[in-house]
Amino acid sequence: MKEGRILKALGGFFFVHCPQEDKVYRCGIRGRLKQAGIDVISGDLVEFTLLEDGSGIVESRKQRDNYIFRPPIANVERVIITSAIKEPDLHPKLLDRLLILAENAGLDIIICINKVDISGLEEAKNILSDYERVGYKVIYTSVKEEIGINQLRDVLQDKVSFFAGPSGAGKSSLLNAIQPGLQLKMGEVSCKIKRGRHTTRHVELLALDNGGWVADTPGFSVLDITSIESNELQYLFPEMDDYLDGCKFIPCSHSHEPKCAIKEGVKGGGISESRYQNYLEFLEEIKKKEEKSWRR
Ligand SMILES: Nc1nc2c(ncn2[C@@H]2O[C@H](COP(=O)(O)OP(=O)(O)OP(=O)(O)O)[C@@H](O)[C@H]2O)c(=O)[nH]1
Ligand SMILES: [Mg+2]
Ligand SMILES: [Zn+2]
Repeated sequence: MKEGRILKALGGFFFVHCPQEDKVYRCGIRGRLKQAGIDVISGDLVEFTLLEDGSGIVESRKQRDNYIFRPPIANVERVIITSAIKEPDLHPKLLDRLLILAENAGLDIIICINKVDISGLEEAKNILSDYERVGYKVIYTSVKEEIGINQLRDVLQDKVSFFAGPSGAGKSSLLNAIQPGLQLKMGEVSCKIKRGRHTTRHVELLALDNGGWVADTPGFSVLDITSIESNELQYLFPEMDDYLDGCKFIPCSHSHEPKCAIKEGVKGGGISESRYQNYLEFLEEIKKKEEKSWRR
């Protein structure tokens, strides 16, 4: 039996990389896996056997370390949350959604702000200062002016990572700049609406020369966070950690309660007002969903 990692699923086949041979096998899958409800996606580690014609059959799937729902990918360590400041415009709410989903999945997080040739580097740094203060690592890049590409390549080394972020931010372009020859599909940002077209359509893990594995993923603009529990949300904002012990009421939702250390933190400037407002909005959204499911 051979072992390997699923790089992509396409047309009913799975492309499995075998590390010992550094070779990719096209595999089918045993019907009994499907019958048992075991699905196989990019990033999964599997065992497979070889057929006479040189193709393979996936026999079993190993336990997943983690599993990302959107994009569907398993066993990843690091996410590169990619946005631009302009073309497309930065949406802090979408950024915060991506951040809490990544925190919830226990991923290592890097924020990449691309297209600084359009926004200006200083402007970009100003806008992201709240996030740097929280402790997030932010890499500023421009594919056009070749800024920050080496830094980005370095954080992908020897890790399994994926790019996530809105369409048109430049995820595929960045990967092509990191390793020319990857030949990813790229789209034009439409001049009229300044929005990218959805050009990356499936999730595929790609091998980097520096030992990293990385997945380009399709962009998106809406993200559901209601799989998170309302009382867990506070732990997904790292800047709140130091304050949580100070609230008078336990539990405290940090919304309407008096003597709330989080609200004090916002007043004192230790917690950013806009991140706090997003916390409140997400909390409402999650609570609404929870109430609905209780009523059922
Ligand atoms: N000015 C400028 N344009 C860029 C930069 N990076 C990418 N672009 C352009 O932005 C457009 C969108 O880039 P893509 O790489 O396709 O964006 P994407 O994030 O992969 O988009 P989806 O696949 O739709 O999610 C392309 O026309 C790129 O040439 C940059 O740093 N500066
Ligand atoms: Mg793309
Ligand atoms: Zn509180």
